Order: sequence, then structure tokens, then C-alpha cells
Amino acid sequence: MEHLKDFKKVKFEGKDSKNPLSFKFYDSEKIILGKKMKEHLPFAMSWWHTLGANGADMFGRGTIDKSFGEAPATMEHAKAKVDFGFEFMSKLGIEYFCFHDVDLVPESDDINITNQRLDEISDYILVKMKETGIKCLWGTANMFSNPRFMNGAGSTNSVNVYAFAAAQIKKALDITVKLGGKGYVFWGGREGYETLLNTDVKFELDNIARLMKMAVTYGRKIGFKGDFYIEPKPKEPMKHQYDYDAATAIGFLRQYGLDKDFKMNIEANHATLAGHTFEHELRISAINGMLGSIDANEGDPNLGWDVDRFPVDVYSATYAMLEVIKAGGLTGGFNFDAKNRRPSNTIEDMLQAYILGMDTFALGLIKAAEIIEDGRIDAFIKDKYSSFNSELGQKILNNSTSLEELAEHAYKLKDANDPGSGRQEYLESVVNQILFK
Ligand code: XLS
Ligand code: NI
Ligand code: NI
Repeated sequence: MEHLKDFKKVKFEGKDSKNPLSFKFYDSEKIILGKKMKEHLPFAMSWWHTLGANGADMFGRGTIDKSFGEAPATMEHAKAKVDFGFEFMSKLGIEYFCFHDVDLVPESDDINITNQRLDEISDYILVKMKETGIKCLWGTANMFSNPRFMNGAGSTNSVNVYAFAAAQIKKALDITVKLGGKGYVFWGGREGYETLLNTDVKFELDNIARLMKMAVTYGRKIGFKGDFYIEPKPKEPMKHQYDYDAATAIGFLRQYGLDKDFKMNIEANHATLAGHTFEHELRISAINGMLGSIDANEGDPNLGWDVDRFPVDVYSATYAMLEVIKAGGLTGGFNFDAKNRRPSNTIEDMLQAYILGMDTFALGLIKAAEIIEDGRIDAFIKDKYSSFNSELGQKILNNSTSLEELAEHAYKLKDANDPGSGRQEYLESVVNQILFK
């Protein structure tokens, strides 16, 4: 039987190292664009996948032993998860973790008992945090696994279930504040619907917003200074999820006056499910001042669901890091909402998965910085819009012209044929040249 203690701390050995348990690209202290790599990339461990997911799928039971030597659904097991988790993060140099309430402790049939367990485990976690310096990135309440949430949490038809959702959020916020979490996430796992035949969409959206408002009020009251996040996802488990993508979620937040307290937590795999690229979701968030945090994972082009692979695609990571750098960084971090494949069932595989993900984002960072320093792509974009430097262009940008004046301009020209080439293939070849130099 493998033990985590038998593995050494993972170190940076450079791109030529053949040691599987070393970083090839992630060099935490290395300075890129004036900042340490680890400051650009505040990585976080997801409690649920790392300490919970055992490889089970719809067709078969678990393949990965996550008992950590204890009986399931006991507080001993919950503590063993803490012990393993902190040792695991320390081995990898990961400085943050993220959790759902029910990842931390077994859920009782009585919420009062679950809450006592949460008090106990958070005391235990706090000690480990002090010992190691590891911090909490964000917390959340799981309002999707328990059958009571089958018709939704904030979007439920049941007042009692709605109150349960409120109680879980209240406690999850308490624990997040107690652990000094930087953020609090809403991922609306059951906030959506299957058919309009049984759904009042307006009623449900209004109620979700009411619940979020109460969460903000309570959070601020108990001293939570961080960001609330919405994590958009278009589908799965629901057919239509209300937080389809960043643009939809931002519109929702503005409509209900929640935009000052919320930002986006963008998950790569959710972006692809929405038919977007990861970088599209990051850009939409950033230009709205709402780029908060990232759930770093990856989909699979052949599989249309949330497979939560560890990130491997260097193009995607590079384009994502371009967005993050240009936005001035994240207020949150990079949470690996990712899990090992079912047949990768050893502790070494778990370490390997994080090494892969961290190296992929390190490469993305290095390459994004090189693209910025190279300057050809930025120069192209600047030049592309340069006709707006003209007198008429400036009038448009200053909102000091009219449809009539622009029409007069067009009539004088008779025809306009000068938009110029988009040069996509050239720009893509610049990226390849930098990626593989
Ligand atoms: C599921 C989500 C979930 C959130 C937290 O698809 O990614 O894991 O990150 O509830
Ligand atoms: Ni996620
Ligand atoms: Ni997800």
C-alpha cells in the first residue's frame, strides 16, 4: 500500500528532467513580468475531487481508495482527509484549498448535528492552516446532492427547502469567514429546469436573487470582506441552467443589483459546454470588471459533459493566461476543480495530476508573457482599429456625432471597402512560433 509520506516534496527540475514527480515548468519563485510565478498562479486544491472522488461513475463503483485508513462517513475519516489534504498540498507547494460544506464532514439527517461537525472540523483545519501557512481560497454550500434540492435550492417550489438552502449558506459562510476564505461561491447545480411545463422561470430567478441578497447581507454582517462568485455553467445536471455563461450571469447580477458584491468564477470545462472558449468567458468577465477566480480544468472535445480533467492543453492555458495577465491578475485563484481518470488510481497518480495541471498553467504563463513581450499580436490589434483615430472616429468614441452626420460621410464616400485583413492565420503562426521556439 502506498503512503503519501513516502513521497518527497515535489520540486522544480526543469524541462529536461525525466523524474515524473518533478515540475518541468512550474518554478514558484521565478519572476515573470515582475511577479513570482506563485503570485501569478495562486493554485488551490479542491476538497471534493482530491479527497472525495473515488473514480465511481454511472456504470461502476469506485476504483480509488479514499478511505485514508478510516471508516467512511465518520469524523475520524473527515479528520484523516484533513491530514492527507494538508500533507498533499504541502508536498506540491499548493497554498490554497476550496470546499463545499459536505466535503468536510459527513452530512447527518439533522442539520444541527451536521453544523456541530462543521464546527469541530473547522477547528481542526484551522490548526493545520496555522502549522502550514496554507489558506482558504473559497467555500460554498452543496445545494445539489441532497434529494431535497431536486427542484432547486433558491429556485425550489418548497419554502422549507428554501429555508434549508438559507441555513446551509449561512453555515458555509460562517465556516468560510472562520477559515479566512477570500471568496464564497454560488454554483447553481440545481438552479435551472427541465421543462417549462412545470416551471415558473420568473418566480425562480427572483427567488434565487433574493437568496443571494440575503447571503450578501449576512456575509457582510459577519465580516466577510471577500467576493461572492457565480460560477456559470450552461447545463448538467439541469437541462437549462440559469447561469448559462458569464454574459448571462453578469446580466442577472445587474438586473437584481448584486453586481457590486459578485464576480465570476470561470471554469474552463463549463465554458466549453456553453460553446465558448475558456478565454472568451475570461474576457467577458474581465471587461465587465468581474473576473474573480478560475476553476482550472478541461473538457474533452469528444465528450459533451463536465469531465473535469486536469488541464493539459497549453494553447488554452496560454490564451487564458493572456486574459488573466491583461486583467491585472485574479482576486481569487486557480482552483483545480479536476479529478484523476478512473483508471489512474494511485497516490502517485494524484500527485502526477496536479503536477500536470500546475505545469500546464506555468507554461501558459510563460508563453503568454512571451506573446506580450513579443508585441506583434497587440500591435496588430491596435492597428486594426486605428481608423478610429481620425477626426470622425474620435467623434464616434466621444459620443459626439449622429446618425445623420455619419450618413453624410458615407454618402460622400459612395462606397467603403477598407476594413483590411483580419490576418488570423498569420497571428496563429506567431503563436505557434512562440509556443515552440
Ligand atoms: C460543478 C462545479 C462545482 C463547483 C462548486 O460542475 O464545477 O464543482 O465548482 O460547487
Ligand atoms: Ni467548478
Ligand atoms: Ni464543473
